[in-house]
Amino acid sequence: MDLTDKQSKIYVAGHRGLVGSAIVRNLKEKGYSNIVVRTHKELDLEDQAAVFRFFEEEKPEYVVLAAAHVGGINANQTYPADFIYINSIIQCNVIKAAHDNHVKKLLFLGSSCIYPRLAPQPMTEDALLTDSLETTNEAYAIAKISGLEMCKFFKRQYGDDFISCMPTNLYGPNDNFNLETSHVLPALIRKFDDAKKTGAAFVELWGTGSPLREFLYVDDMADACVYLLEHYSGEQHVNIGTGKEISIRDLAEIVKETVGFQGEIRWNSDMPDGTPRKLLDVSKLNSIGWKEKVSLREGIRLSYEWYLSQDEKDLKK
Ligand code: GFB
Repeated sequence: MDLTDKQSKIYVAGHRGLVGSAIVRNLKEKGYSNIVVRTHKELDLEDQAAVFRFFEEEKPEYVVLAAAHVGGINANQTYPADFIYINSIIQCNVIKAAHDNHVKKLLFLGSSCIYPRLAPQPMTEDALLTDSLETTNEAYAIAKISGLEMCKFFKRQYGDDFISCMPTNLYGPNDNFNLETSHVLPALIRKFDDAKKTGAAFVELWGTGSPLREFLYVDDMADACVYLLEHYSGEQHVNIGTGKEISIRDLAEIVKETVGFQGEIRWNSDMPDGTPRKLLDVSKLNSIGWKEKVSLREGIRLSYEWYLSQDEKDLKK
């Protein structure tokens, strides 16, 4: 059942993360006032009994499943067991609890890495499960594919209004800036900012700089998620992105300029490039009536401003 009543009780799982925090901001901006959250300490989503108890007690009407174990290319490659296990168990627990407690609508968040490594570009929703996955993030992708298929089959078998979306690479406030585990954009912000502050002559980046990626500012993606909760109930997942791509090399130049670093960029090709190209076809999302607002340059500027406003020790955990 589409989300319309501003008093509806909405549980946002993962409200402290990049995505969940943006979804809470967006819901509040749109006037939704009955938002339920739990910190990891208050509710361990890997603990099935605790999740079932929470749903029975709270009885949320709507659920956004933004809690996930996430990371950049290096974290995905180094800890595949954690990525497949934690993501699988969280989504199994939350989806089943939502079903048992008659949640009116649930939104599951996937990721564009679920599509085959060499899928035709831009990737439409139909590219799912048509070929082999990118090896650096295969474990994460398999967990996410199983989550969105689970939503599809709960809808098919029980008529649950459980929908899924596939966001492209996201960035913005509350991102992870740990250089070992982060995605590329927060890593670039931190690396250039550190280098500027220490007066370093160069910054070392990973891979060759040639891969192409698509980036969406997280507040735009949150706006799209709430829009889908309000307007979409189809069985198939929906891509969320801009439909525009940029090479990592060109991205690095924009971040370098935004931060104001004057030195050189060196590429460490011992580190992986990952998938060569990852561009979403967003015609389905556009036809439902949604389009992004924040340009890449503007989003990078906003993210850098946010980064500078934070306490250094919190950012470098
Ligand atoms: O964002 P990222 O870590 O992940 O890396 P993916 C994107 C590209 O940026 C790769 C390059 O080609 C990296 O080699 N890169 C250059 C860097 N310098 C850096 C750096 O300092 N740090 C990082 N992290 N990258 C992820 C998946 O793939 O995409 C996840 O692993 C998820 O599962 C996410 O799906 C959206 O875009 O390659």
